[in-house]
Order: sequence, then C-alpha cells, then structure tokens
Amino acid sequence: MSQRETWDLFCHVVDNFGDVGVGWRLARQLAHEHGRNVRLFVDDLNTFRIICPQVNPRLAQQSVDGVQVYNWGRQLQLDPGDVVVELFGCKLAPAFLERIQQRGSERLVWFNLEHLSAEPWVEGSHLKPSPQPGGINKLFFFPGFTPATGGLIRETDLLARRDAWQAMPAARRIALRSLGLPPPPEHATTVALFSYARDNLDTWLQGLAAADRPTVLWICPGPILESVNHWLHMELLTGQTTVRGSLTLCALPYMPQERFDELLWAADVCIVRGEDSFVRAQWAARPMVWHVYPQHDGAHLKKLEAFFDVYLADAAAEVRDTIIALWTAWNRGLDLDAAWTDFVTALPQLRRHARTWCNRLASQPDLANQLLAAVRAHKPQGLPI
Ligand code: TRH
Repeated sequence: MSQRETWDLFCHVVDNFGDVGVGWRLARQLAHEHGRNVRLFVDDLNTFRIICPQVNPRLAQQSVDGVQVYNWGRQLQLDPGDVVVELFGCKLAPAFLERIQQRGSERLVWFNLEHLSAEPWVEGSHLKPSPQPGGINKLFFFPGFTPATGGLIRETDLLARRDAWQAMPAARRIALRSLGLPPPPEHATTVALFSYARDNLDTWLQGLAAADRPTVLWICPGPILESVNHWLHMELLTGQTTVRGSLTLCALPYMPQERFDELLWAADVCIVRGEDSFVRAQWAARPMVWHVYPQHDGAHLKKLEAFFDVYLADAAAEVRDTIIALWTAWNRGLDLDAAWTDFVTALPQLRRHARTWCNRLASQPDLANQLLAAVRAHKPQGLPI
C-alpha cells in the first residue's frame, strides 16, 4: 500500500488575515487536488475562525474540510511530516526543529514560503537554499508573477468556477442576499472595499454622493469603515445600509473565504490589500486598486512600483496612467476625486486589461504545483511521492 506524503504547514498570525488566509488556501489545495495528508499548525485559531467558521478555537486538533488543523503547541508532540512549509518565516519550536534535524535532508524537504513581491530580486532568490544547523537546507520559496518565481495560489478549477458563477445572474443575487446586501440600483458601479485605514476619504465619498451615476460601496469590516463613518457622522453597523445621494453604503460582516471570493467576482471594482485579496482580485479579472500593506520604511511603495512594472508592461498608455494615478493616490493618502473619475470612465478598457493580465498569469504553473515540483526535484530518499 502506498503511503500518503504528509505536509506540515506552519502559520503564525502576525496581524490581520493574510497569513492564515494563504495557509488555508494552500492547505486545502494540497489536500483536495493533490491528495496530500496536510497538517496546518496555526497559533491563533480565533482569527482563523473569522474566515473559516468551521474552526473550533478550543480544539488542539480537528479535521476541517480534509485538512488536519492543529494549534501551534501540538508541534511539540509530533514528528515532522515529509515536507515542512513555514509561512512567512514563522519560527518553529526548538523541539520541532531538533526533530527536523534528526530526520535529516534525506527524508524531509523544508521550505520557507515568503511574502509576495514583484521586485526583480525575487527571481534570483527563489528556491535558494539556506543552510541550517545539522546540515539540512531550508529552501526559500518566493511566490510571484513571472515564470522564474513560485507563482500564485490558484485552484485548478478556479477560473472555470468564476466564469460559471459570473454567467449566472442568479448566483450573484443569491450571494448578495446571503450577505444581507440589497440588489444594487441599475447601472450602478459596485465597489468591494477591503483596504487598510486611510484618511482623506471625505471628498471622494462626497463626489460619489453628488455624481449622476450611482455607486454602491460594499465595505468589508476593518478600519476603513471608521473613515467612512467619519464622513457619515454616524456609525454604520454590520449589516446596515445607508444612502447618501447617488451613493449606497453597505457594512458587510466577515464572511468565509469562498464568499469573499464571490464578493470580488460580483463587483465592478475591487479595492483590495495585503497579499491574498490582492491575488484573488487578479483571479477575479476585475479592475482593481491595491492598497499595499504599509511599512514604516516605505518599502511598500517600492513593492507598488515593482508591481506596476509587471502589471502594466504591455498596457496602453491611457490604462497605465489611469491605474498609476489612482493606486498612487490611494496608497499615498492623496485626494482621489480626479483619479477616480478617470478610472470609472476607463472601466471598459480596464476590464479588458484585467482579463488579459489574469489569462497571462494563468498560463504559468500555480504555486502548489510549483511546490510539488520543487519537492520532486529535491526528492529525498524514502519520501513517498
Ligand atoms: O488581512 P490582510 O491585511 O493580510 C496581511 C497581508 O497578508 C500582509 O502582507 C501580511 O504581512 C499581514 O497580513 C500580516 O490582507 P490579505 O492578504 O488580503 O488577507 C485577507 C484574507 O482574509 C484573505 O484570505 C481574504 C480573507 N477574508 C475573508 O475570508 N473574509 C472576509 O470577510 C474578509 C474581509 C477577508
């Protein structure tokens, strides 16, 4: 009988949902599509539960959707699997590290799955080994947008599911209703808003309220709602909708990850952030705005510029200028009005650009398949592949 390969994914929740969001997607794909025995170790099950309500934070070990979910401390009692993936350089317990060393590189492959960046240096660092005590190598695995990187998480059927969903108006209606959202007014521009805190929204919101064309903002929970509330002079509660002139504002509850994807599929414009929602908006093939995870040293602005270089390399000048103007204004806290008006006017071209970009990305192997290929390339003896 062939033994199933065991993958251990380790996720330390630094802040927000991106760490566990990435871990959860990868864990499910490895289990569902590749039949791996996946163990996902998370240090904050309460945060995990917000995007995956089946998780019970009180359990040290549980099976969720085909994945074994463990609380962080359980690594102390377990031997390493065949493949170990640390997400974003999280630190494993010394006792577990010792067992990795005892097991040795003949019987285990060890990755550090890094943060997503379009910066060119990533290509040179992808799959480079980092020697660890005991003579075992840890491989840097860099996700990215080019063939020389580790790619992006993309389930095999994702784009087909998206297309089928978008082709069915009833699916959109049902999804919106399940989130407590009223049907948008006809011809409205719908905007999924999942960004970091940002001041200076007042004139933008004022402009949307005064515009001829209706806009609907589907506002995800988080600090951006405070900026909206500041303009509204009231507290918009979860599930509540309010209307100001041409602008409808809806405060959404947290939703499971699959529903979040559908929200992006349903919107005309996706305003996303961090890493995972940023990637999912690209798979949604919708015009989008990326709010980069802000860093004190300004490193996030370099990431923004680097992404422009790949995302807009073949774009028409008008598309390029329109996207750069709005994304830069959003990330630098500048006035949005003129850049937003240009963006909405250019939506048909931006939609075509988003679709072309999505198809180009989809022609590259996805991240899970690239991890599997890297394991095969470093295949230690005795690993049941
Ligand atoms: O939550 P984030 O800001 O995560 C960030 C980034 O990953 C950043 O790079 C990292 O350093 C920091 O975390 C620690 O944004 P991101 O990456 O878009 O992740 C959000 C996840 O939450 C994504 O998987 C979608 C999911 N989500 C839901 O499942 N339901 C929801 O209702 C919402 C609002 C989000």
